[in-house]
Amino acid sequence: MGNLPSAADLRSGDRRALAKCITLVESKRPADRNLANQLIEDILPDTGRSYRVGISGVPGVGKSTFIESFGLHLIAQGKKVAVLAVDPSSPVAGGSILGDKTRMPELSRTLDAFIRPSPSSGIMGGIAQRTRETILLCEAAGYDVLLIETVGVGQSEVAVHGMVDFFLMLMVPNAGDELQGIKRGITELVDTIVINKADGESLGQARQAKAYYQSAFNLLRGGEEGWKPRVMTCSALERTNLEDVWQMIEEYFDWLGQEGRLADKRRQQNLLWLHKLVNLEIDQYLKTSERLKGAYPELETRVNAGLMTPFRAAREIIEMIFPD
Ligand SMILES: Nc1nc2c(ncn2[C@@H]2O[C@H](COP(=O)(O)OP(=O)(O)OP(=O)(O)O)[C@@H](O)[C@H]2O)c(=O)[nH]1
Ligand SMILES: [Mg+2]
Repeated sequence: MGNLPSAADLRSGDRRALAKCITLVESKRPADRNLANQLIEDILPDTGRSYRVGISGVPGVGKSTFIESFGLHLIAQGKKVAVLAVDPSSPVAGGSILGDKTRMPELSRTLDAFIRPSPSSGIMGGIAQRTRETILLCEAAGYDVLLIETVGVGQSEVAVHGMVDFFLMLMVPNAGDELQGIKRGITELVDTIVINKADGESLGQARQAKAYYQSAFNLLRGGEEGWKPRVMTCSALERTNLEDVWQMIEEYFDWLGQEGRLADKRRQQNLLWLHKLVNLEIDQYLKTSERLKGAYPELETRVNAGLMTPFRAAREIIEMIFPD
């Protein structure tokens, strides 16, 4: 990569510098990795001060519209907003998130917004590999609120949950259908459910859905200590109730800031990150190491052909990595 931006360029708030830095941390070239690691070390003191907000929901729920409206609402209050996407890149998931910026026409033209489409890293393993580093880069570049979008398909939600402070789930007003989907896993993951499209003829349904979800939360998480997830309604299209949603998020961060909760949460997430990084580095080493490049696909082929057990193949790979 030519003309590598420095930590100082990043701090100056230059959006092009930020984009270049993100490209660097997403690069799989070993030489770039070293530079990226150095850059992250350099900027670490400037990180950690933003609101990291995850936004999820099934395709069509209105994530892009919500982020456009909500982002503009925050910018009108003087905030700088960065939008990142964690794309499971899975053929079954369908619908690409942030594939284009056309769904956020106003936001993408605003100087106080930075929108980063999801990396096109292909199948599997594309999940949020470097989103954590990207979060840190955005913080060093002075963004106050980070909106991290993902589609509602399990794996990527868990990944995003592990890197944000607050997790917002968008839902549509059909309580009857949606209630089926409110599995215990989801209620444990989210800090709020916001029922979008609470406008026009759906207004009544949205209110009903709100009552349903709130009672589901009370039922499933009523006895727990800590933050009590709240259910709200809004219309991303008509831009109503957005301030209420923001007030709730602020309230959450006030709560999180007390009794060392934020530090605790980030410490736990750092441990998770450490484990992920080790796995990721080993995985990339397997694919790029001159010594192993040929051996790995060879073993895959043999396992695939039923000529070798996965256990045996895994053993061989580990012995190749650690010859002693
Ligand atoms: N009535 C109404 N329609 C909305 C609202 N928000 C979004 N929509 C519409 O719902 C459709 C889907 O909205 P998107 O914002 O693209 O939804 P998404 O969740 O980003 O969808 P994917 O990117 O496919 O996952 C669009 O036609 C929007 O105009 C809302 O608050 N009210
Ligand atoms: Mg979208």
